[in-house]
Amino acid sequence: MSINKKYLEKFINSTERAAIGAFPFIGKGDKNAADKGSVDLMRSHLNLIDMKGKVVIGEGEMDEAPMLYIGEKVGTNEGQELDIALDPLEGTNFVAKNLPNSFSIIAVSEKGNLFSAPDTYMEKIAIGPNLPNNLLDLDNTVEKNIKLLADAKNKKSSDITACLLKRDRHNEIIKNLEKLNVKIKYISDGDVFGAMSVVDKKSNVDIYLGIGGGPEGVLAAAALSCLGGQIQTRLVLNKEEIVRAKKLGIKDFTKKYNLNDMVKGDVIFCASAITNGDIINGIKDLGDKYIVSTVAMHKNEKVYKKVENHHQK
Ligand code: VTB
Repeated sequence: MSINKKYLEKFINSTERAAIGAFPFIGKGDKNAADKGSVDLMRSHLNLIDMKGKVVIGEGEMDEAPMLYIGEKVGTNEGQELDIALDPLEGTNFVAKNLPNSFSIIAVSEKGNLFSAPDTYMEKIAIGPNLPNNLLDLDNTVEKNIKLLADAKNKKSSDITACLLKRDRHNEIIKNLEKLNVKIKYISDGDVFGAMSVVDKKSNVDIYLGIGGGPEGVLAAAALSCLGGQIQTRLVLNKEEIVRAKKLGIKDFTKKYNLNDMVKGDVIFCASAITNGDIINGIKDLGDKYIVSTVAMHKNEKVYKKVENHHQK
């Protein structure tokens, strides 16, 4: 089975509207207001779509998020049964501080095909296409993974570029990467696009690694499943988070998730830029209308496109 192709344009519209919702808050220093702007518009536009949609990755669990919480039904309740992972504003800091690479993101599968990850930390390791299956493993040392990757790519370790979030929790990984003379590309936030950069030839990233958000890991996996990359993840849970994870049906708290454990079957993925991105432009305000750019993919339809749409104010 596949997701009906008519849905792609509708989800593009939802992420573009969500992006517009955050636009007035660019550079205003208020990340919560920006997030709310995106959430409100994404939700109202998702609810116009003829589908039986269910949010499996959202703004949080029901008791903590009033809108687009995990389990919320979206759509008109007519049409295909779809599971939806969303991040109406990925990179709230970027919008608040007027920095590049903030996006509104949606990933869609048929019912039951997306991992409903709790909003906790997650270890991640991602690489691009045309490499042996399951080449790397989170339980390998950094040194072993880099050597395996360098050999598979016919490169020296010193020619490998690794991307990771600049965080103190990564100091040990960074020490090991430096020992191997690996080139490091730091990002300050936004690890959906960090992980996706392994498939973007222009960014020259060979491997994404480190600990970021769990929901962001599933969104990245959805994009990589359309683009042919690999990702392995594992939740990082404290005691209280284990209770939350149980509520989402997770039984094995130390499980390593490969791409196919997180995302199965057909996928639609849309990301609309708010501030300028490395791969697409941010929103342009032309006075009476906005121009919004989106990266859109539909796996089974083999669609990968960058589109620019005009939205009247
Ligand atoms: C992570 C990352 C996100 O926020 O969740 C990060 O996955 C928060 O990490 O892409 P810290 O707690 O270390 O700040 C993002 O960068 C942006 O939402």
